[in-house]
Amino acid sequence: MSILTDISENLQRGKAKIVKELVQQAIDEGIPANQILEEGLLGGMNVVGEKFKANEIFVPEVLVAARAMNMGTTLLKPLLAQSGVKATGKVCIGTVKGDLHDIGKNLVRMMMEGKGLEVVDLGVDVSPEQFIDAAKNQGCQIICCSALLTTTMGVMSEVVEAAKTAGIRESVKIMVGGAPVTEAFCQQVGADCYTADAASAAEAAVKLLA
Ligand code: B1M
Repeated sequence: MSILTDISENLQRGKAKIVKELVQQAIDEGIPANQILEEGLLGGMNVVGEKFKANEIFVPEVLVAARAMNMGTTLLKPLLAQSGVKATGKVCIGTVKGDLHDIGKNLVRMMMEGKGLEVVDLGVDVSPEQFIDAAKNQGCQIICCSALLTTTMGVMSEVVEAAKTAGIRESVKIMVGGAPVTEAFCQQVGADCYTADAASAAEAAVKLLA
């Protein structure tokens, strides 16, 4: 069994300590960090998602898998974040109100930090008002919204409207992403930028700030 399959299977079983050890071993063997992330960790998390959907596993199992995923990504962080480009700029990021999924949001934060951006992490369950407060009071040039639920992605539209009401829409860019979000949805709610994955989000943020 390849080490990446091993990482995927142990993540599915929620074996956080073993996942951490295997990720370190994979790094030591010279496997590129993005391959460990995509084929090992995210590969495992996709299987977890499918089983969750099919009611073969439930919230507690998904939570332990998520914990294992976070242990693995913590080790990958310095490697994923390595980048020659140093940008300057400040963004705030959060998972929208009603939504507690934070693994994708954390990856986006990590990639943006790797591009030299200062990132204010507002956490999960973030209201439109909290996004606007951060942009206004902490001088963030970009608001980044993540959503994983079809029931919460609509909050992104409220963020855009709240920025207009607060009179900051012209001075702040709004980026959206997360599994159910699409380019069409981004345009529909009047946000500035949609990207499908964390690495593209970081690249897009740098371009928006240029
Ligand atoms: Co949840 N969950 N969950 N869950 N969960 C999903 C999302 C689901 C698709 C599972 C399924 O049914 N197959 C489903 C949503 C269905 C829908 O809305 N259509 C679902 C559900 C229903 C629920 C609950 C309602 C279940 C319940 O309680 N009955 C509940 C909701 C709780 C809440 O939020 N209020 C719930 C709870 C949970 C846990 C707490 C158990 C746990 C979250 C733990 C945590 O995050 N700390 C959890 C998990 C782990 C999942 C799955 C299995 C994995 C999500 C994940 O982390 N993926 C998920 C199924 C799946 O996605 N396969 C599922 C890995 C992550 C890296 O991907 O976040 O998509 P993702 O990020 C990607 C891109 O989307 C992008 O970058 C990343 C990759 O590079 N991206 C951005 C993300 N944000 C971005 C922002 C950007 C740009 C790109 O710009 C700003």
